Formats: sequence, structure tokens, C-alpha cells
Amino acid sequence: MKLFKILISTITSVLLFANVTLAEKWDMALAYGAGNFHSANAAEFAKNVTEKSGGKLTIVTHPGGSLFKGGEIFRAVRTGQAQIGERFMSALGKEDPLLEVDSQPFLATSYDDAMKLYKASKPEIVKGLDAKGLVFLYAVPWPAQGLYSKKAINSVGDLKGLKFRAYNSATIRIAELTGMAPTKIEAAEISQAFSTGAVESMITSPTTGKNSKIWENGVGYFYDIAAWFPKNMVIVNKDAWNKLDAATQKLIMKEAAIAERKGWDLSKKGNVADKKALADAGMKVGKVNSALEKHFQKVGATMADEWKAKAGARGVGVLAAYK
Ligand code: PCA
Repeated sequence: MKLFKILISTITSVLLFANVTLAEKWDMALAYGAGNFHSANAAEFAKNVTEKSGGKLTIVTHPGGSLFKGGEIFRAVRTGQAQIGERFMSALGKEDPLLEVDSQPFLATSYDDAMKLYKASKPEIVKGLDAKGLVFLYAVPWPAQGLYSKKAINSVGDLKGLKFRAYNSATIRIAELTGMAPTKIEAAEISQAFSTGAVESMITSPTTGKNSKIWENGVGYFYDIAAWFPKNMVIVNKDAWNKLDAATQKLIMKEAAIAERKGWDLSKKGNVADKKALADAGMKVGKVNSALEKHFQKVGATMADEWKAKAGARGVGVLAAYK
């Protein structure tokens, strides 16, 4: 009986030890505040994976740039400083021009088209990330991008010389082709940039305007251009990925697909609700007039040619698959 007890306790210790050595902990770097729908969705994904992995993997989320700021997350995941993270794809055009296909104005102007463009571009994007030592998990779009301004914009002339907050190369290019003065600023710093007068206009989602309570910083106008739906993607460091067993990897991919579906739904809801929130806060929410619409269309056409030249044969392939 005594021997039996010793045997049982030895087996238990061995099992416990094995479990401890197999358990992985991942830090998930998130750039946007905990209340943002991307971050909330990522937190749910992390919780589901953690709970269902049977102790093999714990994913701890760090929202609001608390672990790494937006601009640092791609490199941090690539180098393994964070095992997993979320990054705004089109800010990574220098890594791979295909990552900014979703920020080309007027290429995809509805959620259906945004999904089509995502499906057409995903295989090449995943391949590109894989070559950089990254595993792609899922991508979720922001609501339709619109123009915010402190003053009313009724003509292209009204935009000339405006200090403009940009978030990627595409928005910098829009500013250049319009005569605005762009500065690249992460979402976390928007309120400060507007309140100090460093900028007076930007193009982003109603969600980001709402999250930064932009109306408190003298921004009274939102023009719903809805010319593109840029996405965030969640990526994993491949070395961290390879430490997991096949069952855990499968679980992650399954939960990633669920998170992606939920994220797209949340985005669609925010596209309506957050615009209403801007109006409820007293902002003037409307469309640009036809002269401005034409101007942005022209800017978009120029940028489409420039992007094709940058993205080369892979870009041509993605556009052919999309159309
Ligand atoms: N919000 C993010 C990216 C796109 C968006 O809607 C931002 O403004 O930085």
C-alpha cells in the first residue's frame, strides 16, 4: 500500500512537472485602448484560447500601447519581444506594399468589397509575413474612413495648408496631393495633437473619433467619405508558435476564425453607432460635396497607379483576383 502511494505521488509529480514545462505564456501587444472594439475582441480571443488550451497556453493582453506602442508592435513580435500582437496593416507598406492595399482610396468602399479584397490579398500577405518569421491569425477592418476637421470644408481650397494627422503612407500621400501638411501620429496621441493645435484635420473612422472624444478638442465636422476600410491584423512570432503542440495551434486557428467573424460584425455595428455618437455629441456629420468627392476620386486614381508600380506583379495578381 505504501509503495502504491509513493508510486501515485511520483506519477503525479511527473505529470505536474510535464504540465509546467509545457505551459506557455504569451504577451499580446495591442495599440488601441481597452474599450476599442479591436482590443475587446482580442481580449475575448485571448481568454477563449487560454481557457480552452487546458493550461498549455495563457495569452495576456496589453491594450492601449502599454507593452509596445502601435509603431513598435510589428518589430516587437518579429523579434519575439512580444509573442503575439495586433498592428494596423497599412502602416506597414514599407515591409510589404500588399499590406497597404486596403488603404487605397475607392478600391473597396463597402464591407462586402472590403471582404472580397481581403480574400483576394490574404494568400500573398500571409506568404510575405511567413517569410519574415510571422504567423498570420486574423484581420478585422475599421469602420469606413471619414474626414474630420475643426472648420467646415466646402472646397479643396478649404483643405489647402491644413495641418493634417496621418496614420500611414496612403494618408500622407492624400495630404500631399491635396495640399495639406501631414504629420504621422498614432491613434493614442490624437486628442493631444488636436488640443495643442499640432493638427486640425484627419481621416479616420467614426470609432477612433469617438474613442478620442474628438469633439472635446474643437473638432466639429465629420465628412463620411467612406473610401476605404483599413484593417488591423493579429500576428504571432513563429518561434513562439513552433513551441506549441499541434492541438494548441489548431485551437488558436479555430478561435482566430471566430474572432475574425465577430470583429467584422462589431466593425459593421460601429460604422453606424459611432457615427451616431459623433452626431449625438454635437458634431456636424455629413458628406463632402460633389467637387470634393471628385477631388478625392482623382487623388485615388493617382494613388492606384502609384501603388501598382510599387506592388509589381504580386499587386497585379491581387487586383486581378479581386475584380
Ligand atoms: N483608426 C486608426 C486606424 C484607422 C482607424 O479607423 C487610427 O486612426 O489610427
